[in-house]
Amino acid sequence: MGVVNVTPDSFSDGGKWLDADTAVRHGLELVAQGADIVDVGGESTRPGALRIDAEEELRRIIPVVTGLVGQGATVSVDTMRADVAERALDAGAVLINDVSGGRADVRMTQVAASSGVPIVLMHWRGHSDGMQKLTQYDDVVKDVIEELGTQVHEALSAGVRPEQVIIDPGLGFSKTGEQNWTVLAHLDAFTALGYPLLVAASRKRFLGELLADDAGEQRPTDQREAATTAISTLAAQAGAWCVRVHEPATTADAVRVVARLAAEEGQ
Ligand code: PMM
Repeated sequence: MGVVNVTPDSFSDGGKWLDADTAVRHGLELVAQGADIVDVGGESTRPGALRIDAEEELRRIIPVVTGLVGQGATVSVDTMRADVAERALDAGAVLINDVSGGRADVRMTQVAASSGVPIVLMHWRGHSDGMQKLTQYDDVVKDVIEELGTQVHEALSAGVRPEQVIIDPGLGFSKTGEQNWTVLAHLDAFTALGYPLLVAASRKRFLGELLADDAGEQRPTDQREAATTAISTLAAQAGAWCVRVHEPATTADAVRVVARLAAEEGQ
């Protein structure tokens, strides 16, 4: 899954694809690099980000979804709003990526249920302006799995069918860098839940911290690609269904290597 953030403020590509034509061209470039899905989002969820209104979100993303679908791309919509998801589906998107996992807008799971499209339910504790204060866990893996289980249960109660559900541990969302690593070390506990797993580590802060220079300065976002590809490889090896990245070229190669080896091993 390649990312197109039509936002002025996303942490790694904010402001780069704000114009619809540029965003569509970028999305097609991600497909050419090997992305099977282009994830279009109009609202930044970086830690501390403030919300925009639905009208602005629609204004940013609908022309991009329409343009990409018109060019044959498979598009997912990265939104926490049911109205926005509905409009994006009308424009041809085929997957809902809700980082709040149905928590921010109670109608979201109903939209997924009635449309029948797959929906990514990400582990989520609260909006971006306060999420980094919500990092208390007894056991991060156990607690995230339990809370995500509740989110899945709520979606199923709203009529979403189990085959529609994709789960995501939500790296960086109400999680410290340490906690992200703990989650990544236990992806098998997530795949064991039996739902397709999406992992989205691309360029995130915990990679910048890992790769910091001697002065403790984080590695810049555009120089975290090799580390991102390493995570893509390990996530694929752990059985993830999808990895969501900003520069799919190396990740696409990496997952092909993992698939080829898995075929060889008869997995
Ligand atoms: N992270 C971001 C945005 N959307 N969607 C899913 N499913 N999982 C994530 O971890 C996730 C996401 C963070 O911002 P970015 O678009 O700049 O990577």
